[in-house]
Amino acid sequence: EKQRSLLLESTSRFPIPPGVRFSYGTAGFRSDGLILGSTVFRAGVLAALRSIKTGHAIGLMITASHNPIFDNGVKIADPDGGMLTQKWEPFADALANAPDPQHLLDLVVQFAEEENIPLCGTQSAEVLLGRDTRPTGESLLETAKQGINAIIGAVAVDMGILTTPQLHWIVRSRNKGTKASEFDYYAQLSKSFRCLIDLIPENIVKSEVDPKVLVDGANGVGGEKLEELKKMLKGLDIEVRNSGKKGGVLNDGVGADYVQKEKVAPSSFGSIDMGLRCASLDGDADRLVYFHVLSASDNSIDLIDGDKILSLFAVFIKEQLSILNRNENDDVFNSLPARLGIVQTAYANGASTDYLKQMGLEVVFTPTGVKYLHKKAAEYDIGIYFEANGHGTIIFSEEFLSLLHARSDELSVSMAGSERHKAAVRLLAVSQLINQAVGDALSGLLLVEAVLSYMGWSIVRWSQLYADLPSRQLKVKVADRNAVVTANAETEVVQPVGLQKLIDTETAKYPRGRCFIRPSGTEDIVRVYAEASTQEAADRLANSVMQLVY
Ligand code: NG1
Ligand code: ZN
Repeated sequence: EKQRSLLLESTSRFPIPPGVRFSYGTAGFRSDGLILGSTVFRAGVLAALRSIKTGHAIGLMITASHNPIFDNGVKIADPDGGMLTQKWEPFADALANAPDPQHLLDLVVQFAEEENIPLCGTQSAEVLLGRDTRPTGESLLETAKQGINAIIGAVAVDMGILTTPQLHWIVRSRNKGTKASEFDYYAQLSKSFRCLIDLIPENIVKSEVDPKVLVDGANGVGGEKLEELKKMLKGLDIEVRNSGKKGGVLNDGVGADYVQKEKVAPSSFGSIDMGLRCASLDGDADRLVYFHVLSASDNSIDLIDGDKILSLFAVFIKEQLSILNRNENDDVFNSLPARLGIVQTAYANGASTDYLKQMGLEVVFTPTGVKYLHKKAAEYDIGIYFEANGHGTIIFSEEFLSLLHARSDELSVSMAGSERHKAAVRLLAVSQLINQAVGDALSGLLLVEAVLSYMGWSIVRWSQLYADLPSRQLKVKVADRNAVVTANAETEVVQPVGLQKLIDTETAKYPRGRCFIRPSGTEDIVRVYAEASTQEAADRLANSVMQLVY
């Protein structure tokens, strides 16, 4: 009874804006930050219920990632640090759109019953809250707290300003019972980075590798946090630009999304940086791309996107596995077979997929959205996934990690200092450095830097792993984007019937042509992607398929 009146009373303080429908998409809820109050309050309620249900800490992040500064959003992190289970998404939608407090209460009571969530007031729940640097973040975080507090027994812990992956990492660590503060995050990253650097083979020609990396912080939280991390790093010279402190606007002409989509240098980068290794984070630091400036006149760049970061990681991991399993005719030879899986989406450049397959790697595809990629990657001993836009990570299965630990201990006794031992230690260091909860630009950056040093590769050498096929992405505004239904990891249109045939006919006209359309999960549009052997051909293919969509 007390719970009912508390929920009714608290909900009534955050009425929903008229005429807006909220939907929990691949990016959580997102919209103009000023109309998100009711949604964030309700996400707080949801997070508290999720914590009671799972018996673990849950994360709630206030961010709109790479979107403009006045947008905002809210996302829930599950106990393992991953995205909210898909099973709860319909409930999230229903909660966000309940027209009044009574409807909301009815929904909560009904759902709690179905899911066996006790609401008797004796249960406990913990929700960890984080936000990025947006102006509406602070008040939305307060609103989320009120939503959490509307469930009796739930405790809200304000972790302050964080990158999205930091919050996910903290939730994961807390639930695993390992050290879980923001400081612990920096400590673990810098320690494992150091370990990888210390194990660089002496015969590597280091002359080619510039110790300096220039980083575009998107005028967001990432730059600020990278400055913190930097204080604990040795052997790497990081220069952060667009840290947001010099008046630049979040995601405005800066950031990984801008750099990847526009293929130009972000503001405060230019011809003086030609030849230098540059990286760009997005507004909440869960995406990372690299680039180097090509031309003094037009800010054009050579973009090194998520596909190429993925390829670099895949080459490195594969090499370590093969060193680990190399039989040097020693007595203790025991191989540790590992299933290594590479996960991409249809947006992956065709040249990257060809390259990875040529390397003998197993490549699989899922629909767009981290939740699909992550889940697929988790089926392997080591799964590496990336979206072309720079979001991705490497995940290790618990079973494989414990075998690897055991193997490393064994080797440290019988073959300490051998290449096989070093390979085991390197793989363990990667598992500590890379954020296994979710894609993380800061940990990704350190791993890229460590691998480039290990390989002795300049950014140009890295870029030459393969040449991207020219591509074009277009957005089409349509009356109802959900009229387009796809199958086969979004590579095939099944509705409207007959459309795929027309796309195929168009695509067949172009050498190396590939084209697909899909409804966006975050914007009210249909996206068209086309690839072909020349830029002109890719543009023409995208345009003619766009005509078919109207
Ligand atoms: P949609 O709008 O569904 O295409 C975009 C990105 C995804 C993912 C989500 C979440 C592209 C083509 N799509 O999704 O990769 O990052 O946003 O932020 O980049
Ligand atoms: Zn982001």
